[in-house]
Amino acid sequence: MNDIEKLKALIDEAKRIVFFGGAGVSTESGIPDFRSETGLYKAQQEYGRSPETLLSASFFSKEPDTFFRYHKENLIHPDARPNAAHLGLAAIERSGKDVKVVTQNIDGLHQDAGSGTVYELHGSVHRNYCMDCGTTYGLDYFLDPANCEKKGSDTKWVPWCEKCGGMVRPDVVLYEEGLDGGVVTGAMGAISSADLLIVGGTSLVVYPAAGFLNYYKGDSIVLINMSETSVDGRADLVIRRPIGEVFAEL
Ligand code: CNA
Repeated sequence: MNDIEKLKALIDEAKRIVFFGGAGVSTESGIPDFRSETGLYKAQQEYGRSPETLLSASFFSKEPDTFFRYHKENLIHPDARPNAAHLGLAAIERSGKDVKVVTQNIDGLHQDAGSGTVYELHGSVHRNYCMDCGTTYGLDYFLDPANCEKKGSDTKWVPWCEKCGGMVRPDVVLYEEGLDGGVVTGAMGAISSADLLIVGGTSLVVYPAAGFLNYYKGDSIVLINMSETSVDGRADLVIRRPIGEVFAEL
């Protein structure tokens, strides 16, 4: 049996599947990850700081204009479409399998592909809210330069609330911030009751997200990642190929 046949057999046998993924799931949709050769870590010359600094809560409050510029220029890809990995997972679910997705991604592509249960550990760029009055805004409002003009402010990239003039921030979890309690509970419940865990497109170095895998009690782990991870040794099947290609073949 080749790797794809083995993966197919594990999926056929499983009753409750959890897919745990990260930025590598969306690279084939044209969204750069952090740690690959073409990832955002290598493209920091202009900003001169690491993504962890630029996306931290302390940097956000100290230099909001640079934070919003970085966020808008690097993390938002309105034209990106689900690739074969997102679509494949949704298709397995449509075939009648119980498939839940736990993702570190903030791009919304699993939902676009049709996955029904998606735990977004780090939030979503598609949701934005006023930090003063709580009014929620979509991506169009957030990106419209007209909403970044405010009398008396010299910032260029910060979107302001049309109701109260407060700052509109993305509903994403910044470094130094905690994860949403409801999402954490849901993700942990799904992982701890799964009988097949497929991990893909993640370096597994960002915590607490990577620690969620410790809640898995099932038998089989499949790892689909271009580079080595700390979980490779625990996996029954390790596939070191682009995840979109793998799901396309599946
Ligand atoms: P990461 O640390 O950048 O790791 C990505 C991993 O995916 C690496 O190990 C790569 O080798 C691997 N990889 C890249 N492309 C592929 C591919 N086509 N097939 C298989 N493997 C591939 O990203 P993590 O998700 O582990 O780190 C967590 C951060 C990145 C989270 O906080 C995310 O919010 C953040 N992030 C998200 C996005 C997004 O939403 N699409 C984009 C960039 C960063």
